Amino acid sequence: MKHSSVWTLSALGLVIGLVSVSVAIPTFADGSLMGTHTPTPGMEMSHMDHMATPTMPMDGMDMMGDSGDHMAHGMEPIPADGVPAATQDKGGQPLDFRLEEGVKVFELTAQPVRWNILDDVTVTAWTYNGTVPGPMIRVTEGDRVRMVFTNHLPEPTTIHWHGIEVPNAMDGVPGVTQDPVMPGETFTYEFVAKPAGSFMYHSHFEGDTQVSIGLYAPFIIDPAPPENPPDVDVSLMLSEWRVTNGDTYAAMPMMGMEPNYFTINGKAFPLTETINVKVGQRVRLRLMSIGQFVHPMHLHGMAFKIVATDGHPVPEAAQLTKDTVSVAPGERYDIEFVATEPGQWMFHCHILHHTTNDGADPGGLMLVINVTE
Ligand SMILES: [Cu+2]
Repeated sequence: MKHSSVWTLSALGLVIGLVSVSVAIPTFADGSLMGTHTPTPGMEMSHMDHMATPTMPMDGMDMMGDSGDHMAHGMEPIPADGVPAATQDKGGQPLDFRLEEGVKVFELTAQPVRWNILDDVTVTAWTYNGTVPGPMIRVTEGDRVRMVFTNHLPEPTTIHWHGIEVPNAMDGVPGVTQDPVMPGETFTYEFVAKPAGSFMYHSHFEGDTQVSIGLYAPFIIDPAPPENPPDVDVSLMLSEWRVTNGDTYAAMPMMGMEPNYFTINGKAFPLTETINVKVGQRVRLRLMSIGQFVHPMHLHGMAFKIVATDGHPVPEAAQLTKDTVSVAPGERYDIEFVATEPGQWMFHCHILHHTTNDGADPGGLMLVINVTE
C-alpha cells in the first residue's frame, strides 16, 4: 500500500514537472519588458539555468529524495532551521505607504518565520513582512500603487494580484509575464488600483507550496466616490496547514498531504479573532479562500446577504439571503448582516473536520461574533 502511494505521488510529480517545463520554455518573456528587476550581485541566474532546475529525472522517482528541488516540497517538510520566530502576532493589518509624486509606495518582503496558529502549535510559514496573512494593502480605486518587493526566501517567487485589473506585465506569472524573483532580488510592481472590491495578493511560484504555507494577503480597493461604509468591516482569509511531528508541510488535496489544521487569518480557533459588534450595527465580512479546499461558512442566529462576489458588487435585487456560503479556492464573498440579537454567535465552516485541531473539536475555522447592547 505504501509503495503504491509513493509511486502514484511520484508519477503525479513527473506529470506536473513536464507540464511546467513545456509551458515555461516557449513563453519565456524578455525581462526587459517587465517592471524594474534588480539582481543582487552574485545572485543572478539565467532564465534557462533556472528553468532547467525543475526538470524531473525521467523515472520521476527522485521526487521523494532530498534533491533540493523545488518540486519536491510537497512531500518534504518546510525547512525550519534558522527560521526566526515571528515578531508580530496578528496578520492582515493595514500596511503603511509613502507618497512619491502621487504614487502610493509599499514595501513588501517575502521571508520565512515561525508562526503560531495556536498557543502550542507553531508552523514554519513563508510570509509577506513576517505575518500570516501578510499585511493588508488598502487603497482607493484609481490610486497608482507601487510595490517594492524583495525576496528573502530560499527559493524564487513572484506576486500575483488576484482579481485586480493590472497590466499583463505586472500579473506576476513566472515564465509567462516575468522572470521569477530570485532569492535576494528586488522587483517592483506598479499599476493603477481598479476596480473597487475585495482582492488578494499571493505567490504564483510553486503556488501549491508557497501559497499553502502563508504567502498570501488581502488587498482591498475602496470605491471612489466613497460608499456608505459598514460599521464593522473585517477580511477573513481561510486556509489549511499540515503539521506532523512538529514539521510543517504544504497542505493539499492529495493523499497523505491533507491538512490537520485550519486557519482564519492565520489562527485556528480558539486563537481566531473575536469580532465585536453592537446591536444595530451593519457588519461586512469579506470571506477569502486562499487554501486548496472549499469551506461552506455558516453564521448562527442571523441571515446575511451576499453583497459582492469576487470583489464585484451584486445588484440589490440579486442579493441572496443566506446563512451558509461555500467559498471555493480563489473566491471571495462579501457578506453583510445587521446584528439584531445580543450574544456570542458562532461563524464556522460546516465541513466539520475543518472545525478541529489535529482531530480535536472545537478548533479550526470558527470564530465568535460577540454582539452586545
Ligand atoms: Cu471548511
